Amino acid sequence: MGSSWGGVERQNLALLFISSVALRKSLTFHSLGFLIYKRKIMIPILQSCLMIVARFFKGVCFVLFLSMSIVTVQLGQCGNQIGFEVFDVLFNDSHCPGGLCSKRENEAYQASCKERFFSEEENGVPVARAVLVDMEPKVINQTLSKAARSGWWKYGQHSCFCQKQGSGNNWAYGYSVHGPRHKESIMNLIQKEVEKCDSLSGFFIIMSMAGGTGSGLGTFVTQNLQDQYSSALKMNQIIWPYGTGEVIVQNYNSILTLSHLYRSSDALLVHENDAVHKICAKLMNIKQISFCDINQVLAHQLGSVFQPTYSREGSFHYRRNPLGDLMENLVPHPEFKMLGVRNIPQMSENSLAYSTFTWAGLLKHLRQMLVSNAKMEEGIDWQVRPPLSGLPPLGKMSVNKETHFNTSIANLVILRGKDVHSADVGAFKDPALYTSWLEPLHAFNVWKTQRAFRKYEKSAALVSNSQSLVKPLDMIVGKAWNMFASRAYLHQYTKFGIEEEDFLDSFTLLEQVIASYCNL
Ligand SMILES: Nc1nc2c(ncn2[C@@H]2O[C@H](COP(=O)(O)OP(=O)(O)OP(=O)(O)O)[C@@H](O)[C@H]2O)c(=O)[nH]1
Ligand SMILES: [Mg+2]
Repeated sequence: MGSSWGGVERQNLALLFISSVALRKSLTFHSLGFLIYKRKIMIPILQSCLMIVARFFKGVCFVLFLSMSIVTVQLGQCGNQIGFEVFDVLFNDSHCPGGLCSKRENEAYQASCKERFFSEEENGVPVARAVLVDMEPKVINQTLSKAARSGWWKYGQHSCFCQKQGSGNNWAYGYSVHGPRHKESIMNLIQKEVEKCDSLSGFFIIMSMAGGTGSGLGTFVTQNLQDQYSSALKMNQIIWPYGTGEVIVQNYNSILTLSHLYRSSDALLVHENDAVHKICAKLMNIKQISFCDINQVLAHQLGSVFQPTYSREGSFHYRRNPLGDLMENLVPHPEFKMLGVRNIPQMSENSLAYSTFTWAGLLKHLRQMLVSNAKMEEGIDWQVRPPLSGLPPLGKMSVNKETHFNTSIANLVILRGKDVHSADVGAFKDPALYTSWLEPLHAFNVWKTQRAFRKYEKSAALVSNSQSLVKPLDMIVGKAWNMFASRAYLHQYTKFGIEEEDFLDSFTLLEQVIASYCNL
């Protein structure tokens, strides 16, 4: 920001100098007629003054409206692979030709995206505001070279930290061994990235819950960010493991991650691998689904949330504080910080070319996806209806159980594309959708921008803080408890300083979270 301000001031000074010269000249020619004086001297002076004022305000607007930045921390295999796809989507979307809006709007959108997620290097290639951390080099090397191959953006030369050996899917090893051992180096890298931001919105930390590095070290790093940058926001993107067929101790790793993050993070944005896998199979028509496919769907969803939107209807300024605005809208109470994302439409490029959508249709489906807790458009249960409003909380709870109605604490709908101003989101303001202790006025928000997202003429994202994660959380806690009750694999944790009491604390905290969400 310093240099931009400096630039504005320098230009202003030059203009002041020119106008003062013009003024002096005007005095020497005072014998000339009033007409000449007015037209030839006064007008340039007035113009110069106006320009100074305009530039001054432009400088102020620049400072007031330019987006704050997010530093992304990618941890472990999963965090790094997803991080790459997210930056790729953000960059490609903001450079997507057209975007169904004016050139000026497009440029402002691009500038806002850049300020949020990229810093500029001397040779003009944007550099992701990211720190890459893994305890083994393979994935980081692949991630760096993929970004370099894209040629459009890259990671910073000195933004990676890796070692030779991973954490072997052991949360305790990542948290208690790698964490303290490498704390200084990792926090230094993050600090350097923070120093490149004119204004910091916060941290976006991407990690899986099931491995050892992303989950254990990721938790350790988040706690340290909380200590060191207590006023900056922290949002963790966590990947929920497949229900079956993965790491044997994944439920232990998951409960340790979730319970610790519940104390140190401001919001947990959750994506379930099973759910995204289904989207790849059913909506994207992919036959052999790879992590790359899954990560692209995930990155699309994240991009549609994080790309700039106007600060309010009719405004031409983009939201300044991306994480702050999300938290303000979605996390009204620290007891409830689990967020999920839904998108519509989501389909392969081929199908997209032959499809047309109306806002009314998209929003009707999105609302039913929310209330029936469907992660995708296909297979929505249209039988699920909100309980009658006005029912006392207990009555509401029993109805919810019967109908599997998904009660929300807060919802944010983000709409992008053609005729967005005509989209009516009234159906999301129904009090029956929300817990009784929050008015829909506070529980629901909509952000709109007519700039289309990627190749989608219209697209809607819904970020919600709702009961939708109760069931998977309950399953993970239940499975971990069964293993814990028979003391299975505990020695792998106790030998690195994570004791039975730590597990018990985690169980207690998560049971409380489940109960709180159930009682909405
Ligand atoms: N969506 C998605 N999930 C992944 C990806 N890579 C791994 N996972 C999931 O992450 C979990 C395993 O964690 P990893 O990220 O591989 O582990 P790590 O953080 O590298 O930790 P260690 O290898 O133990 O040092 C499993 O649940 C995988 O399904 C990925 O690229 N995308
Ligand atoms: Mg690994």
